[in-house]
Amino acid sequence: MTDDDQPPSAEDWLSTARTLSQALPLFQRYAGATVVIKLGGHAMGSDAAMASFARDVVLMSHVGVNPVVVHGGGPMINAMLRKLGVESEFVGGKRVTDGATIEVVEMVLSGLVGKRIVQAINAQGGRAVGVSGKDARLMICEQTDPALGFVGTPVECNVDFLRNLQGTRTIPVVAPIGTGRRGETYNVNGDTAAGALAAALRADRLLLLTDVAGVKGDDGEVRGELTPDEIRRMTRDGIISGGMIPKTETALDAIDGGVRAVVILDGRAPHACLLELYTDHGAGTLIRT
Ligand code: X2W
Repeated sequence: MTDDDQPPSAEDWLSTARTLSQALPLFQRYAGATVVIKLGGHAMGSDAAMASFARDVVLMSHVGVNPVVVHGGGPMINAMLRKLGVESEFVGGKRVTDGATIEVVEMVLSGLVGKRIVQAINAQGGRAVGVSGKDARLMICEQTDPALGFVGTPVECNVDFLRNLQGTRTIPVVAPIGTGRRGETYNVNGDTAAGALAAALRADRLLLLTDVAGVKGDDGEVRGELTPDEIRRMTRDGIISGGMIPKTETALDAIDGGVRAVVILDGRAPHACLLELYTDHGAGTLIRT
């Protein structure tokens, strides 16, 4: 707004006031909306980037949005497994999870990663609580495939618990750990967890924050908007492939489950969430029918 050594002028302040005033209809557009934000491990950057993300979440909460943060942490789990000398492999984008691995996954996600996000939100004046799918039986899972070990698929989500938190303006930060009906601990892919919770909440938006700019078309350019039918065709034609497939599958399942729209976007871009919700510029690829 001004040079570092110059105090803001009356004109600068007027410009700030104008920006705030112009934001009113934008804020009204999402007032009362539930927005599920999946923050992937690859999208988590420096402390400064985390602080900026947290600030955007707190701002959303202050203008009436009900944000639910669901996080990943794959790279952080890899680093800890390496330190502990535990081997790990992925099959179809999911980590094969044995008894030793699930202990590390739970410690890293529920402990290190979840609490880092909670701290960052609270440092910006928000009120966040970190929970996993075990807390209040938020995410009851069934085993996804015996070949993957303790990897779970959510089959029941306790959304009343999340709604109670929303009622007190508390921001849930959810680690993708699930509980089985017999008390087992399950490792849930972060995108899958976010999609399941967004569907159970009938969320207005699911934002999948990752480390790519969005879904690319045949010409290699990121598409601003796609329908589920276009996604299915692009997947059949091999235009959508690799690591993007679990994300687009999550998006299609979430829309089938009642989520109004899903956005796949680069979480490393400054103010990615605010750009998406509050400007026409948008960010990433918007998927809706
Ligand atoms: C993931 C959970 C973390 C995750 C894992 O163990 O890495 C499975 O693969 P990102 O950062 O969102 O990739 N779970 C079953 O999803 O992290």
